[in-house]
Amino acid sequence: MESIQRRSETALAALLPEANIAPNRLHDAMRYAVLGGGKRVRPLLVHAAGQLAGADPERLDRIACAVELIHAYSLVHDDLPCMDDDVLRRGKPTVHVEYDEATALLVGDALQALAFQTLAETPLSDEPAVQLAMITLLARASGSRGMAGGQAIDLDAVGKQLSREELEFMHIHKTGALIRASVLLGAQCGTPLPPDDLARLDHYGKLVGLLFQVVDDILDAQADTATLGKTAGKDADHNKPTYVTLLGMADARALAESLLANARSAIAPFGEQAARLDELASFIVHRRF
Ligand code: GRG
Repeated sequence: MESIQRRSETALAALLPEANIAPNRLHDAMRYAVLGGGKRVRPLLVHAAGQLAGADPERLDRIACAVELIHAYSLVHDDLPCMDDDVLRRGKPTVHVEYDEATALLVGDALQALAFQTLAETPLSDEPAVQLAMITLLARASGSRGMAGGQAIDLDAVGKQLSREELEFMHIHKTGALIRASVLLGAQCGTPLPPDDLARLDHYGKLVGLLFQVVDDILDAQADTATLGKTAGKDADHNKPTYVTLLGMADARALAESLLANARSAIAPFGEQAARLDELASFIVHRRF
């Protein structure tokens, strides 16, 4: 995992425009937003699924970068005062605090454009039609019927009581869509897989995407319990529903364990070939931040 994290960092650093190229401040802020932090979960998933499909690691680097650029853009915009209004991200001042709001907005816009440029300008598959399908997949996962749509539902949910189905729908889009896309993009970059195998990976991606958010809710609640003596976390301060506020801590943990078991079962037929995907599902559950 560490070696993939390192190579993703190197690939991102090489892809992002240098800060001494005009417009310098924007490029500096883009590098600040992307480099030197983050667990790189999505690149890890791209490489693990790609390895299973026998994909070229250098092609996987490009896909991993594209997905991570979309992720970084979403964090920059999510932190803006008009959204979650956060001042810290990855232990550093958020982009709008370190630079300014207009720059943060442009950083997100430019990172998103760079993601699609990255997918479009180098060969990722020997079949142009597959490459086009990959670009479409990332666009769908990022757009109004994916991550951006999930964010809209999230903003709309402030102060409301959501049912478990509504909460799941929101998170499958907001956080889950990009995680699921990471798995599928990695898989599509390799030797074409039979439809049943792709469906298994898609199911795994969907479960792991939801799992990621359930664990995020648990970690947020734990962090605030530890620091503030409260039972609900940051999102509760923002009056947003979470798995912990909806189910309670014990049931949220039980849900995480059951999603983990189901994700593992989905890829069990691949045997040893899916060892990395299996480890990543555990990593997502047992991570500390
Ligand atoms: C602004 C269009 C738009 C979308 C924002 C994903 C998202 C949608 C916002 C992020 C808000 C958030 C903190 C959600 C919780 C789950 C999550 C995505 C956490 C951060 O991802 P990690 O843990 O971050 O992978 P690192 O720093 O490790 O990259």
